Amino acid sequence: MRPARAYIGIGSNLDDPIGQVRRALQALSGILASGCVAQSPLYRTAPVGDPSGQPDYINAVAALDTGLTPQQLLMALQTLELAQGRTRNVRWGARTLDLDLLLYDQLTSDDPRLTLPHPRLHERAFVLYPLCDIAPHLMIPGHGPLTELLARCPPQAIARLDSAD
Ligand code: A4P
Ligand code: MG
Repeated sequence: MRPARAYIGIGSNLDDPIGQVRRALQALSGILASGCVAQSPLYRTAPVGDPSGQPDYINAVAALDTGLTPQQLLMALQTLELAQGRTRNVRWGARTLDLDLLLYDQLTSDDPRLTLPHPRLHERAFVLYPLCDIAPHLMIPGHGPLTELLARCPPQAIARLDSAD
């Protein structure tokens, strides 16, 4: 069967966020029945949403070809979050690693346990910029072309890191 193309949003703002994101990119390649086909550059981004006063985030996006179902892939992502010390105390609170399933082919789902596309992807510069780096022609189901979402995205502080950073 043809693999599905999934896009994973990666975020960290605790305990060496650059190292956390780099380790996550490596770990994604080890997910069962999956292969990493593209990785965006890393970005330093101002925290979006509550609670206020969090450190800046490091964000990136990866593309995976996978034979897993969306639910199996989400479980694999949550296992990697736990392996990198993720705890869930405060919603949207600072975290060592957040792995969001942004898209799984063109599938849509409004199940709160797995909403596709990710429900806030279309309004977040820290997702749209790295996604556009690796998939500029992507269509986001329910929202339209990625490039149009980027053009409409509210201004958010975001800076691409040099690979030497
Ligand atoms: N869930 C539903 N759909 C999905 C999906 N597509 N991918 C459920 C992943 N998870 C999904 O997630 C809560 C529940 O969402 C899960 O149990 C899963 O079944 P979580 O990762 O435990 O909690 P969270 O990350 O705190 O909540 P949430 O709502 O996913 O937050 P977001 O939207 O991920 O936002 N600012 C910057 N600059 N950079 C960031 O990376 N991240 C957040 C977190 C806020 N501000 C940020 C950043
Ligand atoms: Mg999350």
